[in-house]
Amino acid sequence: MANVITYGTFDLFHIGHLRLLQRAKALGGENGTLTVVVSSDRFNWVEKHKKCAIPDLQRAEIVGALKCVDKVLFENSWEQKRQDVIDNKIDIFVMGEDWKGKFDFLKDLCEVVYLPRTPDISSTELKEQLQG
Ligand code: C2G
Repeated sequence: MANVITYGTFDLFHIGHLRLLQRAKALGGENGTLTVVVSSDRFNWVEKHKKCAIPDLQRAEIVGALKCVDKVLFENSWEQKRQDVIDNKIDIFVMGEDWKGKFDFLKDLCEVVYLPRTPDISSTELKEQLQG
């Protein structure tokens, strides 16, 4: 049993997001928990220069409704991860491999796992397709 955490925007929620969350939860094993930290609109715009199609409250509600998700928090800064891991007694920090190495600074607090991304889908590509 392990407490798992992961972070993301989860805009235009798609199968790549779902598979990441399901695999993250599975890492927690029997009776494990998954906390998902959803990037706020402000954080996305100011820090990632990404304008979301879906507002943060709705993105959080969608993620929170998933069977594999136990808790949803908001991501408002790059610096909050250490405190989130401590406050939520996290054993495993999970991100897609596009972030490989970026969060190794958490390895003194918890296990850090980078999972393969689901190929051929991203929120950015979906937006480009929708714009025609
Ligand atoms: N992901 C995936 N496969 C895809 C697309 C995304 O596995 N085809 C994963 C990403 O690697 C990430 C998670 O799904 O772990 C959420 O992806 P985004 O919503 O794009 O999140 P991002 O903008 O990368 O924000 O502080 C960390 C950031 O908040 C991560």
